[in-house]
Amino acid sequence: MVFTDNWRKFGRMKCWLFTICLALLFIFLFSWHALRNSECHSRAMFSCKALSTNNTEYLDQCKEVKLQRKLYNKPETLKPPRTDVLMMTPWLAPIVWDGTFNIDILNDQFHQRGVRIGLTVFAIKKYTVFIKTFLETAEKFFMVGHKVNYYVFTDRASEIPNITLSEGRRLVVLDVPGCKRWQDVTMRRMEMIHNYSRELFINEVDYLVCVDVDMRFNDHVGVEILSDVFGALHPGFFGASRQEFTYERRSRSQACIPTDEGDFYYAGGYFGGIVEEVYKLTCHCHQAIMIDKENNIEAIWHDESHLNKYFLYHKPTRILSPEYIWMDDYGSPAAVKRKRFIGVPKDNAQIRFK
Ligand code: UD2
Repeated sequence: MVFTDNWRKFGRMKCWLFTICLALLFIFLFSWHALRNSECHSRAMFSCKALSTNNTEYLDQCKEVKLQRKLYNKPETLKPPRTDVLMMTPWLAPIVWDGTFNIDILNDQFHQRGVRIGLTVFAIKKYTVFIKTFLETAEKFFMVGHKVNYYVFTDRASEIPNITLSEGRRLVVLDVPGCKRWQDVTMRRMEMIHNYSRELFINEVDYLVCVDVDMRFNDHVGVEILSDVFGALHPGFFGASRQEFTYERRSRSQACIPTDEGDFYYAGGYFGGIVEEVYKLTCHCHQAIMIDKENNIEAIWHDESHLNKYFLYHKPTRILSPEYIWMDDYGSPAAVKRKRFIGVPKDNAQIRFK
């Protein structure tokens, strides 16, 4: 009796052991199959990619991937590159100072996009004397290695020198009428850039940089300046208070900014962005100038006053430090480590016309 009971128990145990072994074997086989499948899948993906291109193309791709490897110092979250200057506006637009960017990274990004840049400059009447130095120094320092079109607006095309340009760079002389007063020349730049943005620039370039002609490039000015819409801090006011800014204060003018408003004082001689944004900016400023004209008022600093008003309500997406527009009258403050674009001294009484 006892013997048969034990034998039955032993039989049940065997049964259980057999079931457990079967289950383990099943789990093992299932996992192995799943693992094999996933390996095959990734191998298949890899070989599909390799097979879809011919061998040389595939090798070229590999070489390209190798070329993209870049070695540079890691950005340090707790060690900002500059602590002596403001590097970011409250609306999160970067302010470009020396030491705050890595030009190799930026050049890679802009080369990948094959970006084309237009530099607009006006040389009306006697201001043609500045164009040679302007162009020659731009060839040395402005957007070196990128595609550049120089757009020179002039009423004296015969006085524009034919200088030798590097590969990928072009000089386009645009014949435009002169104006009765020098103030009209500086203000009418808005109207002309606006018109040519629609008719020409939009088909030829991605970004526009609009500057004064009585200037020379003195150091690197590259793609670090490019953004949707940008302006430059005027060298005379980057440490000044709102009250000291020479904004237009008369409420009758479209350019008026009250003393309790304003971020920075921007230079009239340096703005830019993608063509669409420059089109909007110049359209707005030109219309404001026209309304002032109808109301018999001219803003204190002409186009510069209107530009400042525009930037107050349409914030720039990047701001250039005064390194990008300097005048020697302002000395050599410690914050300005490089003077990239400098005013050429001029005798206003001699060069300007009434
Ligand atoms: C400041 C601004 C300028 C403009 C002006 C308004 C800077 C560096 N400059 O310069 O952009 O806002 O104030 O008053 O921020 N031009 C001619 N022919 C002329 C007169 C002017 O071609 O007869 C062109 C030329 O490109 C010149 C620009 O207009 O660079 C501005 O004129 P400016 O340089 O005489 O004005 P300025 O120095 O007062």
